[in-house]
Amino acid sequence: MTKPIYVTQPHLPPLEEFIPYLQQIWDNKILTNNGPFHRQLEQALCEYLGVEHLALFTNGTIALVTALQALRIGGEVITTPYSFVATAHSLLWNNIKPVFVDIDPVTCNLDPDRIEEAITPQTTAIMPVHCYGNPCAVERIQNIADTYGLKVIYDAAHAFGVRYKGASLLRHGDLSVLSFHATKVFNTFEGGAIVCPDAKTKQRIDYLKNFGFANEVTITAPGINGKMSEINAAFGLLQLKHIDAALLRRRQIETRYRKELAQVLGISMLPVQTDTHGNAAYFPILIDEAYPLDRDTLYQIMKAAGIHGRRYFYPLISDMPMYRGSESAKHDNLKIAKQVADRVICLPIYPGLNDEQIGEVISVIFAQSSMPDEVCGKAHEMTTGSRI
Ligand code: T4K
Repeated sequence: MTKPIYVTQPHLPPLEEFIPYLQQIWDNKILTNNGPFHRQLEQALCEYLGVEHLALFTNGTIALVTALQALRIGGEVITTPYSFVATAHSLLWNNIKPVFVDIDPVTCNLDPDRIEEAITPQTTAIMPVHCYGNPCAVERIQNIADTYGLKVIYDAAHAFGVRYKGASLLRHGDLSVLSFHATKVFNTFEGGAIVCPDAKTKQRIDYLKNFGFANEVTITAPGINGKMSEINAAFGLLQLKHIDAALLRRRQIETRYRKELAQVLGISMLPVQTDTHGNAAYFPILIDEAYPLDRDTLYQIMKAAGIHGRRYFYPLISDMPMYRGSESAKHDNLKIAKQVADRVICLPIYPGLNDEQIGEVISVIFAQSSMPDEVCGKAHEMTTGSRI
């Protein structure tokens, strides 16, 4: 092993391709506030993703906070404990009480069978997460929302480019929120967006992300500064030129992991979802009892070997100090989420990961397994081309 292998590494286009964009910014001196690159990127992303309207943001978290404001959500919101902290934090920033509901073990997303029992007179919305880019049960969730008069805001931070039943997954719900953070499939260094179905909502969101300004003298709401800068937007336009190749490479890596790790006793993977064209944003594995080591021991051994997988998402959000006091945060209510959080490791997956590095990741997992030596040796041959 030459250098550490991280769970992800941002995809960066050749530096020289970015210089002409910088030159334009230097020439026209528009740095932010809905500049030309900002407008172009909104348009280009709508076309690429197949959505009607999209408002760029400085990051995904501010986009989540603003999405809740845009729909005037208050009271209680049903959400998942199995996500990155920003999902629930966006609720607290709006003075909303998160109500945690358990996840489905097959998708790691909100279990639609558990949502209705969590609805109270105070519930105003559901905020599910398309975890790892796997689609939530979008039809069932919409059905529940329609029945109870609730809004649906998807945290789609992982779902860039995911297609479900032949169309963008981002077309579901009232709003979907993307993250363009450095660690995401599509990055603008920092960045994010709200996808919305109609021009009026997009306008309201645009006001909210610019302090509430509708024009020079009309301030419509106590908005925030959530604007994406021209540098980030320009970088996004360049990134879009390379995104298909990046997604292709991710899917190749996923295919190899799936094929080779299927042989390891005690390692399970989330099933490929039907009707979905995924983005291979993450590659989670679950460490079961049949594997000789528990999750944390394997995690540490991998780390010692220079392979920095991540326990996304451990600990559960509901176990964090600002959430654990609530009734819905109790482990009895979140049994599946707890089990998954205690067993998961996300393996390295990113376009720059080369075949040899993938082989190293697989070899470490094989080497610790209870597979007979000859099987481990064969696996190592498959992955690295040499014997242990
Ligand atoms: N909702 C969901 C479901 C999310 O997953 C996220 C973000 C959000 C909302 C909020 O969106 P943003 O406001 O972030 O746009 C990372 C990211 O910081 C976070 O964006 C992401 N989710 C979360 C899942 O992962 P950490 O604490 O694991 O990041 P960090 O810095 O440890 O990075 C992981 C690895 O990536 C590093 O070991 C090395 C590599 N890396 C990272 C950065 C930042 C690089 O190679 N270069 C880099 O610049 O949270």
